[in-house]
Amino acid sequence: MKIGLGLYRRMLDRQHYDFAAQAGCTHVVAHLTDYTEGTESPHPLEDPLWTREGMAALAKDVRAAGLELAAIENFDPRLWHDVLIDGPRRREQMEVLKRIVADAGSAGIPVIGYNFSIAGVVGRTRGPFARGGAISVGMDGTDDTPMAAGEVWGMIYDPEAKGTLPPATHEQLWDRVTRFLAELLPVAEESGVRLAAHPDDPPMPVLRGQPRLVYQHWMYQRLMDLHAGEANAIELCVGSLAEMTKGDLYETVERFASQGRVAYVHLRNVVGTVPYYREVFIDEGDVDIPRVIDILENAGFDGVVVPDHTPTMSCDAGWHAGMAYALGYIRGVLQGRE
Ligand SMILES: [Mn+2]
Repeated sequence: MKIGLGLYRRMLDRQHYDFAAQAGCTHVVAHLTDYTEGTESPHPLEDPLWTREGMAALAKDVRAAGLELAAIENFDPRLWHDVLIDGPRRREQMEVLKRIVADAGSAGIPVIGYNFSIAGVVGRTRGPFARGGAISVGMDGTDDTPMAAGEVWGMIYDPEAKGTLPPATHEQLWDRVTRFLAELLPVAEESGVRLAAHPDDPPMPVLRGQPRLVYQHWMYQRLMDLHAGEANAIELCVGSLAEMTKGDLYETVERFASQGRVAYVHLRNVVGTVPYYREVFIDEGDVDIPRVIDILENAGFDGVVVPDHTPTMSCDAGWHAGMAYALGYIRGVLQGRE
């Protein structure tokens, strides 16, 4: 397997590429959007980064630092909110997604990670949950706060919208993802791009009144069974799988790696399951990380592993220190196998 680093939009620069290379990475996974309140990036339809030229320039910049761009992670919520909620602009937004997938392919980007989620990554708390009181995230019970109309993924895309978003059912959500894949996978296949599904984070059946898609291990198989082609792939988040209440993590990793379905891996550790868990350092917690790496290697997985998130360490560069720690650990495990 290969080691990569996930970089948020604001980190897509030479300094962060050099940091990744110095920590032993050969690959980068890029987020083209910052969606956290207060750091929102420009609207993706007015943002050169989301064009073919922008993506090709990004891949070239990454290569200039001696790395490869392995994947783009997530569509900007403003690009596909009506695909997720089956709203009136669904058809038009699907056309934009097709254009982006085709552009990514011609820019030489082999994977786009996506998370088919209405509420997104919500309902988590922050605190000194990891070793030595390092700040990380966790969950302390569910979040039933209704979503506002005009909101997906914790991002307001329509400030004029009034009222709340009506709750959907699980069957409606599966119908939406089925149509999404049926329309987008042919373009992906033609463009040489794999669409890689992230499981729910946190993996709750319902959050903020909205259903979730892949919140138990077997639901990943249901998603893979929708289409046999290799473009229908998995962004295997080991941490999210470990937070689920049912299923054997090691069997699941083995199953999808040997099916050749894993496009890339998020590798992190955790204590507990939903709705009460804590994210911790890669070498503490419930997951036997060397065993996961063994399983992936033995199944012939040749893709990229990124640390996902890590606790923030107590120093002036807490994010960098956390990532360097996780990357050094992964590299050590891999070298120990040689
Ligand atoms: Mn993840």
